[in-house]
Amino acid sequence: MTRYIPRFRICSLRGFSYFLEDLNPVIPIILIAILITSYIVLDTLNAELLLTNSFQDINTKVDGTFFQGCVNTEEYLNDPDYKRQNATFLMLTRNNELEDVISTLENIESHFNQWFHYPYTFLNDEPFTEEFQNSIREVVASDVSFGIIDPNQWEFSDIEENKIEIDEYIKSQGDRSILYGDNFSYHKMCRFFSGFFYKHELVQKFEWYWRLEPSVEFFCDLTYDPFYEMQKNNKKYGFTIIIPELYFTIPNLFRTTLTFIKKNSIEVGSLWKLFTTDFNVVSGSGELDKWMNYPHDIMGRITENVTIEYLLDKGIDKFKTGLEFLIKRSKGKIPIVEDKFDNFEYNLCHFWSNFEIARVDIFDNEIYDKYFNFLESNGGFWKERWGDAPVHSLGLSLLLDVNEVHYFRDIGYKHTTLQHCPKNGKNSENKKEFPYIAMDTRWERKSRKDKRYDNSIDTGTGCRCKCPKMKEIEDNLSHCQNIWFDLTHMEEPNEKRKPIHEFNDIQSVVKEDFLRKNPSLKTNNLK
Ligand SMILES: Nc1nc2c(ncn2[C@@H]2O[C@H](COP(=O)(O)OP(=O)(O)OP(=O)(O)O)[C@@H](O)[C@H]2O)c(=O)[nH]1
Ligand SMILES: *[C@@H]1O[C@H](CO)[C@@H](O)[C@H](O)[C@H]1NC(C)=O
Ligand SMILES: *[C@@H]1O[C@H](CO)[C@@H](O)[C@H](O)[C@H]1NC(C)=O
Ligand SMILES: *[C@@H]1O[C@H](CO)[C@@H](O)[C@H](O)[C@H]1NC(C)=O
Ligand SMILES: *[C@@H]1O[C@H](CO)[C@@H](O)[C@H](O)[C@H]1NC(C)=O
Ligand SMILES: [Mg+2]
Repeated sequence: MTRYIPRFRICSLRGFSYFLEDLNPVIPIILIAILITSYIVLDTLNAELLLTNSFQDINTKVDGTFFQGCVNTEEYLNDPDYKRQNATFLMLTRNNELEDVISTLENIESHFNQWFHYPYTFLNDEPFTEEFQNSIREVVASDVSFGIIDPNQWEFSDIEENKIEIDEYIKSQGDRSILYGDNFSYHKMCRFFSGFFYKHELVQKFEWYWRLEPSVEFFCDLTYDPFYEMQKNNKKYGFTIIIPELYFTIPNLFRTTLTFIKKNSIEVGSLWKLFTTDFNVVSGSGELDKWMNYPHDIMGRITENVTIEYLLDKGIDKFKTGLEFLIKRSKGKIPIVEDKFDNFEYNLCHFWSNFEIARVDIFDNEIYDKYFNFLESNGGFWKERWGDAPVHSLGLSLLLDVNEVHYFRDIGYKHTTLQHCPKNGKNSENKKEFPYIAMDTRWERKSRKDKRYDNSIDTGTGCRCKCPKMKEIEDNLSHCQNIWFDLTHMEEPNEKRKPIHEFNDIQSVVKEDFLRKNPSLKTNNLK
């Protein structure tokens, strides 16, 4: 697979300098001067435009932002085709996080919900206090519900007999400095979000949810209804950030997932491709397959194979190179790729699940439920610290295809240390046709500073974004993001993966080449 846009690279300077040596000494100086000036000029003209992900138009027919820049929300809401969806915001939180919860609510109300009035659902393992509930009702205009979590879905109590073992395991994860490894409530939270949130009666009342956390920030206005657009475009899961997981929190998650797939003969969705590396690079290579994990292994290994086969056929006295290969092979070890199972490896990528806009039924169904129960029965929520994010991502990849997932590139979002913030679309500055209109006096933007937004660019997607100065995640830590870009730029992302080469094809090319170099072996061809 090639990258979706060829990257701009300064080519080998060494070859260039040899070329310069042969020239009149003045010419190279002039050339170098031109090079340096053009480099400086390019740089100041924002060479980033050419180089970075975040400046590019990445929309394809597989997935793309629903709107580039702002939408006239009043018209949007009055469109007779528009239909408000059966959806809620969802937040798990504790009474003592009230201040941070309010900060999230103010943020989402002013950037989105003042125009759409979607209800809020709050869950807690303890009852919410009166003070908490009243303070929330003061901030938001829409309906609010507060729910308690069934202790069976929070505590590890159904495995009471393992209590000592659980304590031991969790303590040991702390001793090994696994992030949040010895934090009991963190393990419970991850387990709850992995398998139980969608079963809560308050969540069951809805078809869609948007997950929020205390203290998150949104940087742009969302002037259309994401639930409606997802419904309309047949999208089932939406994300803003995709990053790799810390390996030591999930050493056995992928092995367990593969066991589940085999036991239940699951046909995975094409989303599986986003999260796995496929080591099946040559088809029909038999035993040799184990020696070839990457495309760059293929030629060397097949040459070795052909040479040794000739040696075995012709005898040692006639053919010294073959002997050398054979000795080399006999000293070599099958290259082990750690965590390669059945020719697949989990690439650790996952959607960062503290933000999700999704259908409830992508979790609330037989396959995902069974998957969660299988994970639970393997004890990974306490033996290891499986996060709900990798569990959601792998679980959904059993069910969903790439085109059923939406990247909300236009939603600027920050949670703790990571953020995504888009470039503004062309109509996002303070243009008259798309002014910011507060529906509630609380969210008015009065000062000049409040009314000033980032500059917009042609390929921008955001509406009235104000991005903090911090490296954009699309341009940093972007390995997982790039796989997403590659997949959404494929003609047929849902097609099954195929090995890139056929063993026999390569073998015959290698043989031909081999015989050209060793004409003495040409008589009676190898069978
Ligand atoms: N009621 C309740 N909510 C919790 C508990 N632990 C975590 N949560 C909530 O679960 C969500 C995720 O917890 P966080 O501690 O923020 O976990 P995180 O976002 O993965 O980690 P950070 O990077 O530290 O923010 C937040 O909305 C918390 O308020 C708990 O013990 N009880
Ligand atoms: C334990 O995890 C909770 C979230 O479940 C978090 O709020 C708390 O800060 C963590 N405690 C420590 C000591 O890391
Ligand atoms: C919303 O969806 C839930 C779950 O599918 C359903 O039970 C409920 O009746 C729906 N509510 C409305 C108003 O359509
Ligand atoms: C060469 O590859 C073929 C096909 O996998 C295999 O049958 C044969 O044993 C291999 N020979 C050697 C010497 O590896
Ligand atoms: C890129 O991401 C890494 C890892 O989060 C971070 O440490 C680093 O500061 C980031 N770089 C910039 C320029 O922000
Ligand atoms: Mg958090």
